[in-house]
Amino acid sequence: MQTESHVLDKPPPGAADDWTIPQDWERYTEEEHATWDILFDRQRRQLPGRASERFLAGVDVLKLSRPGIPDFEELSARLMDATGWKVVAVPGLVPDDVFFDHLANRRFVAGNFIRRRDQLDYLQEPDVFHDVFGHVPMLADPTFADYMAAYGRGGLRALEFGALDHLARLYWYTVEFGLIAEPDGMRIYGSGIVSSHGESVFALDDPSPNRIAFDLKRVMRTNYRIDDYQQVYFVIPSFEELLRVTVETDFAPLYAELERESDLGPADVLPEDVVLTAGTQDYARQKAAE
Ligand code: HBI
Ligand code: FE
Repeated sequence: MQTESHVLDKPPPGAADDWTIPQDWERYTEEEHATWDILFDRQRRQLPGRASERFLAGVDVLKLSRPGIPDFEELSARLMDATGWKVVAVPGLVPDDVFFDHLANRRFVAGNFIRRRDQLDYLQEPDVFHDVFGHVPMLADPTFADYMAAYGRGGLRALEFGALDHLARLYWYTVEFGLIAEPDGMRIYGSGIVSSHGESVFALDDPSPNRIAFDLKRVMRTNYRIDDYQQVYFVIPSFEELLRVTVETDFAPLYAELERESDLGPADVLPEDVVLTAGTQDYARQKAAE
């Protein structure tokens, strides 16, 4: 994906062949644990009524024996009981094939560092707050846990087809920035949204972005931006439907079709789209004018 420039091509010194490193939980400072607690309390207060009920149920898995940054050993034991997943530490972004191999084997790779105090609201590389608070609650959900493992297997196949750019968009618009239609209204579940104090409000309440019903091929045609709030969010009807469509679809012919079709920009709308809220794009326009 677009962040490839940050990725080394072999494990750095101290990392194993699969790129994992010890979390070194004992080495976190008081200040680092306190940063986690600030971020955690802020989101815990903001998310009820905004995050999917399935995410909120999963947050309990993070309630460990002590506050601060979770110890991956203890966290993995709890997650293993729930869905057979574990959390392993990595030094930062890892190559795509390594990432997918971990997912396919139910290992979620998490950065072990935490953002600085002057970066509470924005950072480019995934830190332990994004990776653990953002991703782990959904991994405690059996259906979503299966979806992530299926995505890992699909990723390994996409690499063989040279179709990774298309498949990466599925990850982006579901795992990272997905919305879901629940009985009580639209909710957020994407890790990039739930771990962001600003975007967890923007994604649901702001008039600027489009919110469009999820369609697998449509999503895989759509470019995304990594440096600001999204201009479009795709809304799934349920996690069961997301899992079903990904395991039942034969991606090979779909990749061949996508190869022949032009990509769409994040703000494009097609006649066949089911538009749930038509965005003004005011936010993006204002940003572009700055
Ligand atoms: N590495 N640590 C880490 N975290 C990711 O989310 C990640 C990665 N490497 C590659 C990658 N993501 C992409 O291939 C996917 O987002 C598609
Ligand atoms: Fe992420």
